[in-house]
Amino acid sequence: MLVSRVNMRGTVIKSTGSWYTVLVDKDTKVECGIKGKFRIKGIKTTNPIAVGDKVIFEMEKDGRGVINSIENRKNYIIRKSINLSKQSHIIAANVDQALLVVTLAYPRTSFGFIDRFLLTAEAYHIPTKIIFNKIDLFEKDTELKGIDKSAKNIKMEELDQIIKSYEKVGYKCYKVSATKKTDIEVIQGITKDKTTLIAGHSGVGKSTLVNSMDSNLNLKVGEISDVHFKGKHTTTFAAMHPLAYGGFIIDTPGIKELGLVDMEKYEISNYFPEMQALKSKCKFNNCLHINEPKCAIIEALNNGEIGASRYNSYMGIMKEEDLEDDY
Ligand SMILES: Nc1nc2c(ncn2[C@@H]2O[C@H](COP(=O)(O)OP(=O)(O)OP(=O)(O)O)[C@@H](O)[C@H]2O)c(=O)[nH]1
Ligand SMILES: [Mg+2]
Ligand SMILES: [Zn+2]
Repeated sequence: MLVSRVNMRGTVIKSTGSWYTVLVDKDTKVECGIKGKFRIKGIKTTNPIAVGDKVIFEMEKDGRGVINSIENRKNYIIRKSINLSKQSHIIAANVDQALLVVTLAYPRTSFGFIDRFLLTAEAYHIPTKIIFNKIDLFEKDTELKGIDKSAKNIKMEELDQIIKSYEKVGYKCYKVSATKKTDIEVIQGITKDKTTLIAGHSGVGKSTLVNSMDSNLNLKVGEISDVHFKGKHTTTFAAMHPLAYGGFIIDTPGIKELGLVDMEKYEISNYFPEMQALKSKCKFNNCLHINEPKCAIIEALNNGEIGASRYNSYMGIMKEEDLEDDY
């Protein structure tokens, strides 16, 4: 007997490595395996198919599916491991925007990390907004109340200065408290009818934030270690969740450190929008903005137009041995 096979289409909402959960429509999810090899030219990743991928699959008799092709991606974002393996992992594909969740304490997110994430998102053309979470830990004009000693002196005014500097460069910032539900409606507003990736260190409150945005979702939330004031990697796989008010949210495991995607030294400033805007004014068109004469970026740094912290992050990245020198 001839079994006629029907191709079905859906979106990968969860992947454990060997199995993929594919959302076909609001009420239909199919667990799928894969057939054959999926490789995108030029990139080697540990996961051939990522959350957000649109796939074509066939149903098997046992009710499971077999993915046989993947549609062209609108975009994707890769996380490169910093350990020796230097493995690349596609965090998600086909997203409209990323929200980088940041806490200045409990746990601390460094500017270096923020800027590396922004650089990566720029390189992959993913618009990013920054969410400063846990503002309930601040009191206006007083010290942070958290027990994380490293953050003892951070004040709300300081956070506002930080926000000002990122907004000047073009990154919209928001202050929220996921647990107290402060200004969550603003986050609902910017995520409605969009596919949004949520990223950040472990413990910053990504899953808590998602739960507060849509009370139907009940994602697992973890505690912060009392010793290191860091998260415990509670979310272990990226997963996409439909939002009751429209749109999708992709909650991801905490990123510890972010390796750079393959880039050459001279490219880095292209992904710092404030540098990109000025670099054509440098005397030398191969200027790396380190110590070259008549460098428009160093001039802008000296007159305060470019933030010292951002330039610091830039220099930190430029010193990395992985970057290609030749151009
Ligand atoms: N005070 C305070 N605590 C928060 C807030 N948001 C989250 N938390 C707490 O932070 C801890 C970690 O929250 P999670 O939502 O699990 O953090 P996560 O970013 O998803 O962490 P991973 O899944 O490990 O990457 C929990 O104890 C939350 O209750 C907030 O706005 N204020
Ligand atoms: Mg989580
Ligand atoms: Zn320059």
